[in-house]
Amino acid sequence: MKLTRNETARVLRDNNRFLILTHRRPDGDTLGSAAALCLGLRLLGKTAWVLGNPEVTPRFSFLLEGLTVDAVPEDAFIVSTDVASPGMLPAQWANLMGKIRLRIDHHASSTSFTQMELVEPDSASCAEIVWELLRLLQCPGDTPVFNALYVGISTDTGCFRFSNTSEHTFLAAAACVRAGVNTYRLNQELFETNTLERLKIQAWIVEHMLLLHGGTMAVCAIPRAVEVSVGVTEDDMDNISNFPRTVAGVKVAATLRETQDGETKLSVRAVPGYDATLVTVRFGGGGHRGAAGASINLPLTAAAEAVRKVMEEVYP
Ligand SMILES: [Mn+2]
Repeated sequence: MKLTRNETARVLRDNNRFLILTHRRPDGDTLGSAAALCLGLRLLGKTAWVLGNPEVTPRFSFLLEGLTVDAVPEDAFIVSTDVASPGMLPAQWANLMGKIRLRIDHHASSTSFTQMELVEPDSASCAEIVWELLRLLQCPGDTPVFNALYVGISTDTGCFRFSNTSEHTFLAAAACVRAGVNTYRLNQELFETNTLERLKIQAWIVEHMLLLHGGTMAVCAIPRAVEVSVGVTEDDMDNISNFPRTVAGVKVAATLRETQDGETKLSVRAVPGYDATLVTVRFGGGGHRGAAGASINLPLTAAAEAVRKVMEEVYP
């Protein structure tokens, strides 16, 4: 059942014990949204936890300090933040399917899988929706709440550079500044600092990406062996798929990586006027027009070839 913001706020007001779920390969938005919602609900006198996500990386682990539980508390009202489909939940949470009461999300290509949902595809980040809900709940908010919101807002907009960035995004960010968030420090940490390993993998990408269609499209397939030899962590690879898109002239960039279990992970980035989901839906994935993803059950080279074909077909 689709809810309005007001109805969602009422549902949150009417319940007292919450458990919040985040998506696999958790990013700043799913974690920032979950942390802000959890902290906000606690400020309102409610009991709230975030279910410990086994894939949280050191880069974002500070967000969940003191907020996580490892098992589902009894009678918890389960909410997910930034989760577009059942496939986006960590595999070990499959038993929670059907028990999720409310989904708060901003993915346009999302599938309904919870009892209630608030989905706002025009919102650049899920964190902006959480901000609005906390306002409707008249939650006072404090610096930790707004720190978490700022991480979600800034990471999903590439620090306010992506085309999804709206007036609303800046209003939410302004509220963060007003609440005492040190945006300079967070921006330095999140966007102005690279490990040497990340720079080395970028150098590898520059040398090995395939430019198609007169240089308007890029396909980059990164073998796991290369990641291992460079020594990158998942944090180093965060949003790496945006990098080939930064080459002048490239409108759509596809980045493929091998997972440990032999699957291939596809991430597509597109500039306005091009829809990244045109590629990912062909492989059972989804996402946003500017940023989308899918898992492909093929070895890396075959997957890259399949992606190249689809790109040449859907972007004539
Ligand atoms: Mn998001």
